[in-house]
Amino acid sequence: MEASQEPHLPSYMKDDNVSQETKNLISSLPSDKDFMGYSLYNYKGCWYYPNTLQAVLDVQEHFQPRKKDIILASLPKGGTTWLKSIVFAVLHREKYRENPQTHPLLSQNPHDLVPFLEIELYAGSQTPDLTKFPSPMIFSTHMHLNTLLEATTKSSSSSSPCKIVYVCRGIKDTFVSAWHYRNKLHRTEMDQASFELMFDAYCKGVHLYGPYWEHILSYWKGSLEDKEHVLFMKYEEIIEDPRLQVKRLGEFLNCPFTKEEEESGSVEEIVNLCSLRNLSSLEINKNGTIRVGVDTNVFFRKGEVGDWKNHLTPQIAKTIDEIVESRLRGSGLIFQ
Ligand code: PAP
Repeated sequence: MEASQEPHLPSYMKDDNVSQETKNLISSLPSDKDFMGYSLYNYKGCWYYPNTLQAVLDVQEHFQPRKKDIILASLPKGGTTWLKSIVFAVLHREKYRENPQTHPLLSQNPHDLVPFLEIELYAGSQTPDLTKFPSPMIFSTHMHLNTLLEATTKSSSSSSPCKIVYVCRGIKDTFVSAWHYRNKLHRTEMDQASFELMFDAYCKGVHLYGPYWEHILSYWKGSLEDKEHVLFMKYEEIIEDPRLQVKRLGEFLNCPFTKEEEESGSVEEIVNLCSLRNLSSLEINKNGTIRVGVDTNVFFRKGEVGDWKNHLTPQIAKTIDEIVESRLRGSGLIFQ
């Protein structure tokens, strides 16, 4: 089925919102198909569906963050929803301290509180009105760091005018999470042959925003070069010690937790508020739909480290581990 005719497909996976100029560009780019046969195009080393590429180009041309804005970055299924909720809760903790029952995370999905640049704001408009958002605003993206910096530094002399937080997750759990997400999006249980095709695509790096290793390396290198502006986080480290990572975020965002806050349990409150158990139990996240038209419940599943073991044989796991290891070799980043 053509992407434009698939009823449940989000707009960013389609090809019906592309200017003539972008069509011309696309015709000159390397192309491939995703595991379902939808066309992907490689622009500056990264794979996009046509509508996503159009929005990325528009972000690059028109987006101008304010210095205090914060950008959250990730690969799809890398921990985006969790990071959005934690950063929102850390940044706005003072506002809702007195009346925690009014906290926006209790009534809105994290994706509606922290809008995607290319999947939401620039998906329907080349020049969305961003002045309506209070500063500091938190935005999110799945773009590579290099692509993002082309947008954020175009009229600035500094290397990065605002803070960027990146979260990533081991490729096997990212892949398994993406597999379940695609099943939910298409409202069908896809067969083993599709599973294997999608796995092969991950091994080749041919998936939306892939290759995986190029994406994480761009942020890893960026975080080493500019510690003040780029923070590199791992989903597994947040699972292991969420308190520590919440405090780390507070430091990075220039709003460290005070001793009094720590003693009064402010860090634990954020950890609990943003936990998978809490967020997924809320009515909004059970039966809601986010502004871009995706059901809220598709963003919450198991949230476990190592769920890949229920889907991949040790032999298959070894194959993808070796690919990632060889691609990351020499970078100092160890990620499996
Ligand atoms: P996105 O990039 O499409 O927004 P993203 O949030 O990165 O998706 O990934 C969803 C994964 O994060 C799911 O993992 P799973 O499939 O392995 O279960 C989801 O369960 C997990 N997740 C979502 N919210 C949380 C949370 N609050 N805490 C821990 N994990 C979470």
